[in-house]
Amino acid sequence: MERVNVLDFTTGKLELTTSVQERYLSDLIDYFAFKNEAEMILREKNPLIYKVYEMAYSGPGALSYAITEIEPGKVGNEYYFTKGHFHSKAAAEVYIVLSGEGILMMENRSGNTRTLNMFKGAVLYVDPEYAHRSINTGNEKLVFLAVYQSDAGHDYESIKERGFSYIVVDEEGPKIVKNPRSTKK
Ligand code: M6P
Ligand code: ZN
Repeated sequence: MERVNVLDFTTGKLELTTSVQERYLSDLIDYFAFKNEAEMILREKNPLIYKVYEMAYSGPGALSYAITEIEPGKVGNEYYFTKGHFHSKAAAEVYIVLSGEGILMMENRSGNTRTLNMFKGAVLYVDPEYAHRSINTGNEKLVFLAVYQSDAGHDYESIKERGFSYIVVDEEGPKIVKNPRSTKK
């Protein structure tokens, strides 16, 4: 018998991983809408924003999967999020939310935006042509499993350059508003 990978539903931990990535505020300075606020925080500390536990497979037709854990928190009034990326080739992705609350922000290259609520048990389909960012709007960690084509590729540059058109801020609760840093009209 081969060893089976096990997901702990309570902690979101995977027993077997091929990589674990940690993203700190300093890694995301070009992504948050309120850069001055981010720089102010960075003068005192460099908080962990999210962690990705990946199990990657390679070869023709391979799929990979990852658990992402986004910490609760804000920069200014913008909630913590993942960088967000387009896939380098047309490839869809499926998310299953294990715990927490958030919003999945998706935007295609023409600027069409779609949003989906993230909550325990939500099963979400990410369209191939849409950049996707997960945003933790709750007080707990937002934890989800993602399954994607191994050769999908992560294009972060477009997001870094122009930003998503919309961001999610805390205005007595989560609110989707225009991104003041978006370079798109
Ligand atoms: C999900 C998947 C991964 C991705 C991770 C973090 O687990 O979409 O491919 O790496 O979220 O998102 P990002 O790469 O945008 O930081
Ligand atoms: Zn992806």
